[in-house]
Order: sequence, then structure tokens, then C-alpha cells
Amino acid sequence: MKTLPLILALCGPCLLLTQPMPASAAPPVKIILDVDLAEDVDDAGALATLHALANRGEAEILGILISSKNEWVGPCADAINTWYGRPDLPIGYQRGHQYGYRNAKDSDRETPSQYAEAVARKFPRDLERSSAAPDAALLSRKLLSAQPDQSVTIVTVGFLTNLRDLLDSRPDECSPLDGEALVKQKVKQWVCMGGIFPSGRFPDGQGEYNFMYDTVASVRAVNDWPTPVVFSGFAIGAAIKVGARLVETPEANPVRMCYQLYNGLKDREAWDLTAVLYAVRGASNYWTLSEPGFCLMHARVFHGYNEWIPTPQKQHRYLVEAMPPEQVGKVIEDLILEPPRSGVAPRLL
Ligand SMILES: [Ca+2]
Repeated sequence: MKTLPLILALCGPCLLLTQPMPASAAPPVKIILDVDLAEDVDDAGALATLHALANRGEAEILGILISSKNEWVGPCADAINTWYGRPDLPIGYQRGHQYGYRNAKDSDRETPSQYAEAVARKFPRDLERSSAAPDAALLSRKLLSAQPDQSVTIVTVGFLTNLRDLLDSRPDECSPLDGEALVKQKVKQWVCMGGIFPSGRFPDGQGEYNFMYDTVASVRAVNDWPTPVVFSGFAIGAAIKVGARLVETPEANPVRMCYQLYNGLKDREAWDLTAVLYAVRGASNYWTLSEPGFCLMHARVFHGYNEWIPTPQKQHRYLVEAMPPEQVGKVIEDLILEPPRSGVAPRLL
């Protein structure tokens, strides 16, 4: 936006009428990002991608939701937000029961993380523990109700506990609408890293991790979500690997430390990062969209999996590879290497 007056002065208004508007001229995409930030490290990369896009004026971050059960994940997310100069970004933490392949016998099972506690202890942040953050579903209601109709993109790169709880939420002081009606009114689309398309299952019969982890929530959220949904399925992010070049960023970068502790700063599949990139920039020339259909979730003995049913009656689509994955990876890598906004003074504790 800031370049427009300069272009106008240099080129005159006639040129503006004949040239495509720069991407930055579009209003920033309003994003709520729901991460698990626990058993894998790509959530940290997804947060970095989103902050970089916000710094460029392409995204407005409304809040971060945590879908894993781990008291250090919220503080870790807060540390990353703080590094990027957004220490007061709202964070919501899941409160729902989780029933899936890892926790069918113990719904209170913690989601382990190789890096969340160490990063939270090392970097500045003020959230003491995840459960000190508000209920993610109730925070979502508050954030959504304050926004214009059909304006918010929700991105999930973890489990679907929070979205299930949002759909099931009752009217409150934020809105007289129940969860489904509020989502239908305020959400433009849901972008979900999850599922396998179009097959629905790996050759061994298993479903995709994010869908399986809290299978009961996935069935409710995916089958009943009342707005358009775009899925970045397993294969899209599996073909793109980023992370090793974070070694070029300062040691005061908590995202670098997440990758360091997870895999020694090696490249890692970019599943979660692709969902953020699509949510903000759309398919661009990176991907194309599938035909419309219904991503039907099955709950087979808590090992949930999806089935793709093409139909013009539903508003589900999935990403299809277009640009070579390594080129998309370069776009993502450039974003996660970008420094925080100027004026932010990073430091280690
Ligand atoms: Ca994730």
C-alpha cells in the first residue's frame, strides 16, 4: 500500500489503470491459526510463515489457538509471537475431551513435544502455562463476533478439537448465535492441513495424523462445517522440505531453536506451512483446486480417515500440485527466514 503514492508520482495515474494491482494492495487476510506445536515442528514454521506474511501486510493475525494438550505449547507459541513483535496476540487453549488413535483409552493423555518446554524457558514471553490461556472455542467466539461477516479465514494445522468445540458452543455474552450460526456468519473459509486426497488412507489403511488424533472431533468438524473448506492434504506438504536454512537466522529466533531441538536444524516436511501460505495468498500459481466435493470423515475404531466424494452439492476442495514443489518451498523458505518487524529487539533470557 505504501508504494502506491510513489508509483503514482513516478508513472502517473494512467499507468495504474493498465497495470495489475500489486498483491500487497489487497486488504490483509484475517487469520485465526490453530496449531498443535507438539509432536512435529512444522507448526513452528507455520507460525513463522504467518508472521512474515503479516509483516508484509498480506495477513492480519486475529489469534492463535492450541489444539494439543501440553502446558508448554501455549508459552512456546507466545515466545514465537513475542519474537515477531506481537507479544499480546490472543492465545486460546483447548479444553475438550480428545478421543483418537493415541488417546482412545486415556482422553487426558498429554501430547509430547521435543522442543516446547525448552523454547518456552529460554525465550521472553508472558504466558506462564497453556491452561492460563482462555478456552480456545470461547476465544474464537469473541474474535469472530468482532469481525465483519464472512471475513475470517480459520487455518488448522493440528487436531480439530477446538473447531468441534466452536461448532458445539452455545450463545454467550459475545454473540447470541450458537457456534454453527456464528461460524456461518463470520467465517469466509476454513483451510485445513489434514487428510489424504483423493484416496483417504495410506496403503496400510491408516488415516492422516491430524484427522486421527482426535477422531471424534474430526468427524463433527469436517462433516458439519458450514462454510467452504480447502484441505492441504498430506502429499502437498510432504513434497516440500524446509527448515535447514534457519541456521542463517539469529540464535535469538525461537523458531530456529524449535527445529534445532526437533531434528538438529534439518529440513522437514512443510505440511503446516502450505496451509498458511494458501490461506493468505490463495492458490496463486502454486497450486490448483480440486473439483468440489465432500470430505467425509469416518470414525473407524478411533482411527479416523477421510473419503473423498466428488459432488457439486458440497463446498470442500483440496489442493492439487501445480508449481514444482521445490519452487513453492523456496517461496516458503524465504518467508520463514525473514526477520521480525523493525523496532523489535530480540534477546535471550
Ligand atoms: Ca501440526
